[in-house]
Amino acid sequence: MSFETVSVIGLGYIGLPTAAMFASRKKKVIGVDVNQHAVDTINKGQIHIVEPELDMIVHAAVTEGYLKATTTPEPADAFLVAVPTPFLPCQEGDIPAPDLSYIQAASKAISPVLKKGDLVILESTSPVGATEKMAEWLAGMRPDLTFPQTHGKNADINVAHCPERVLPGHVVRELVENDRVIGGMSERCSERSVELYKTFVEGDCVVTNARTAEMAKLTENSCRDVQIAFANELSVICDKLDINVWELIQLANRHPRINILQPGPGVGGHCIAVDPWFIVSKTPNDAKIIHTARIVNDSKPDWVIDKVKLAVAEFLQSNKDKTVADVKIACFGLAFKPDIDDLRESPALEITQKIAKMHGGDVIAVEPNINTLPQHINSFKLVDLDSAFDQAEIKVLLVDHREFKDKKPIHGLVVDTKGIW
Ligand code: SAJ
Repeated sequence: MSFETVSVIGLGYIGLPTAAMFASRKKKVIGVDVNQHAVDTINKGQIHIVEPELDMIVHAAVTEGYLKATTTPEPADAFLVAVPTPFLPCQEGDIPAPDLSYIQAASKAISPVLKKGDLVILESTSPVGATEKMAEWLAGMRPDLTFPQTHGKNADINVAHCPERVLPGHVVRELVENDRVIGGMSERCSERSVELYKTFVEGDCVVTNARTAEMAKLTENSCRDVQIAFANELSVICDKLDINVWELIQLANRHPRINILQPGPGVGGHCIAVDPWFIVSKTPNDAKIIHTARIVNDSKPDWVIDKVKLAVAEFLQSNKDKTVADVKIACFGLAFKPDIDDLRESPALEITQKIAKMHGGDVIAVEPNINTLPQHINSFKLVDLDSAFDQAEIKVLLVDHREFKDKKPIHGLVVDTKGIW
């Protein structure tokens, strides 16, 4: 049986591009989201997130009638769940546990419209066991249907985990070109999932089971986190030893088997700073390196703030007629990485907010990828690049956006967390 209609639950950074890709291959796509504003925007052929090329694809898909968005699920042949999997709030120093409530809510929402032969795929990055949990929730809500945990290949509903692996900023290309890990709860579930993804995926669809697929995704992001932690630790060591870490890394990377990543103000985003905890919380006594990497990367923003405090002290030392109130600090970049507008879990934003709270003078920020600050942020002002260069006594480079690479400050003290100035 082929897939005529595909439903994507959660129209965010992953769900919307995925829905658009199916629609661009002339599948009838029903996108579902609880956010009415997102639904309305998409139905106008526009997008509520920033991702290169996506606006054109969504516009074409909606105009040609292949994509529509709604807040209530409708029957479809396949359901792809792409909802957030954050972690639950916890005390500082505790190991955060994953919050599966969005997956549970999505399961509840689609359960009334499920029918025999449907395929349900969990795309959200999830702790090991989450796909089985989702299948259990669905089975509990639909006792009239059979599921793979009890009926294997003969189940009415097939269930799989196929984690997304695309890089923000390159989503449209990577969705098509990247290999895909397909973790079915039975061989039949995997076969059906491969058939679905082959609608637009040109990379290989590599089959495994659901638990291994879950762990594969967590492993990829934890591996990157550990590597960035190594670079961040080196930057702290080099600072103590008066060595330029950027030059050091360049030299070491000339070794044919060494490839050190770049240090920075910390690790942000909703993936690499979150997913390793899903491994640590399951196996706290064994995930030692993964846990330490999280601590190293999470402590980097405070290290940067200490550097800013030192710069303020240095300025006042050589300008005896000035007080703290006369020192203006400009932070360059608020997004969690270069050339995007995404402020979620951004160390640059965290650092700027903390500086604004602790500093007795003005704090301003430059973020070329946004026009206004989110409403809840009012402790500092957004200004343009030239004004920040002119006005600030201390310049803190937090994100290596292309606009900052092209232009360097000629006066004032600089704290450069990305080594571009
Ligand atoms: N960062 C550094 N130094 C580096 C590279 C990155 O400090 O050398 C920082 C960035 O500034 C940022 C954070 O790490 O704050 C994460 O950025 P990223 O570009 O490494 O990754 P994400 O979060 O945008 O996307 C990752 C990707 N995973 C891997 O590369 C293994 C992507 O493929 C995943 O699909 C995505 O997570 C996800 O959704 O899980």
